[in-house]
Amino acid sequence: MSLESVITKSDYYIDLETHCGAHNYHPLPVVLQKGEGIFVWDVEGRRYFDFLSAYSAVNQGHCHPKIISTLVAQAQKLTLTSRAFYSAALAEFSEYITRYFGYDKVLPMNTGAEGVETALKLCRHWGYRVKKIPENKAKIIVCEGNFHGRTLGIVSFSTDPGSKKDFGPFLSGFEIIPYNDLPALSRVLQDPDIAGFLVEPIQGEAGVVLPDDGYLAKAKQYCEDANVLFIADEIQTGLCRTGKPLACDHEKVRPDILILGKALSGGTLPISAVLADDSIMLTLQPGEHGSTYGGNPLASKIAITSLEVLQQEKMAENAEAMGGYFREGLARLNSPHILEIRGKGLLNAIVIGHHDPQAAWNLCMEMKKNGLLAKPTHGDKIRFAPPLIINQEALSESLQIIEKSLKVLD
Ligand code: IF1
Repeated sequence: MSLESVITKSDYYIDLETHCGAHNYHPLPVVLQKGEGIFVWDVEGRRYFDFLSAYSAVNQGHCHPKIISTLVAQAQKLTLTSRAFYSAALAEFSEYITRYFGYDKVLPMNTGAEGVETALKLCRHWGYRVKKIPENKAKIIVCEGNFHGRTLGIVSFSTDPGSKKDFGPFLSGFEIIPYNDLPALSRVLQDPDIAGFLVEPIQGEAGVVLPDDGYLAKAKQYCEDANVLFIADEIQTGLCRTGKPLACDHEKVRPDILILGKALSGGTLPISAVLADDSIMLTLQPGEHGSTYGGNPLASKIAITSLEVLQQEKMAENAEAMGGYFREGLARLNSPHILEIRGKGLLNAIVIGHHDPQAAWNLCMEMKKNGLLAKPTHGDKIRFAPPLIINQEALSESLQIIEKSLKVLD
């Protein structure tokens, strides 16, 4: 009797990962083995619309052919030199990305969390060496409901108990204010020891929470008036996800420090980047910060192609247009179970209203059965974030799957 006839391939892999892997996630019970464009396939060969895009790391679509061919070509030439030496690829990437976003300099890292940690260290350096804040007194403002990564430094200022319980003691030097609250920001900016304000233009993990129109622009102005750095975490909202190259572009805000990650590699490997002008970036001296893989030749080449295809294939424009179509389509479902529809571009979420606390999960399980993958966030919200290459026909089919699946909550 073959193994398959006893348990399915999916069960086999789920059991394997459960037995041998840490239980730091609770994945949807689907085992993927192939991805192409807006689709992924499981080990049984079933196809799904991917409406998570690996949390916005696959904006360009799974295994984008141009990104993959850059990866393969560079992988056969030179993958890693360390920063002990220069590399032609890093020089090219540095020039390309600083011109692309209009900054003097870039500091390349790997994961988003490393990018955030780098920005925090850079901000503190600027606080002491330029703003002349007394040593060890620098403070950085963050928002309630923030998500900036999982390092001890970053969870130190999380307001999500699940992210920080039993991880103490924590890093000090952070002031937490409510998100989208300008009076609160104005008050805390009175403190002369404030060096920076770290903010997500849209709070992703909190369930795609949008601030009021004008919030980012006013916050930036308040920071300028107080000689405080405006630090935008665009790891999830950047790279065309919200219908503009950066979410800050919707309000014509130019962050003092810009943090990118995720789709900077098109979902191939971890690449993050911190961009700033010389007055900030040159406060870092040689030997004060670094990373083994940061700015490696393979990542550098991949990042150039990942940025190129965003522009060449007009993914921001498509995200803008398709996002509007998707939200209108959700509204037209007139579902009693959808309390709210919110988002910008192709970063969207619905809030589920239902007596069953498992409703969002059950809906995701039903959508999986019907060929669409999405994941609940914070219990009653479901994020919908397909690759930015999705077209109207695919969205229309996806909306039909969502409509059909909602019946499970009746
Ligand atoms: C998980 C979601 C969570 C981020 C922003 C920095 C990072 C992230 C705005 C850190 C990472 C990922 C991490 C992943 C799930 C996902 C996520 F918001 F996207 F849904 F957790 F909140 N800034 N977000 O969104 O980047 O170090 O992961 O490369 O940790 O479960 P990273």
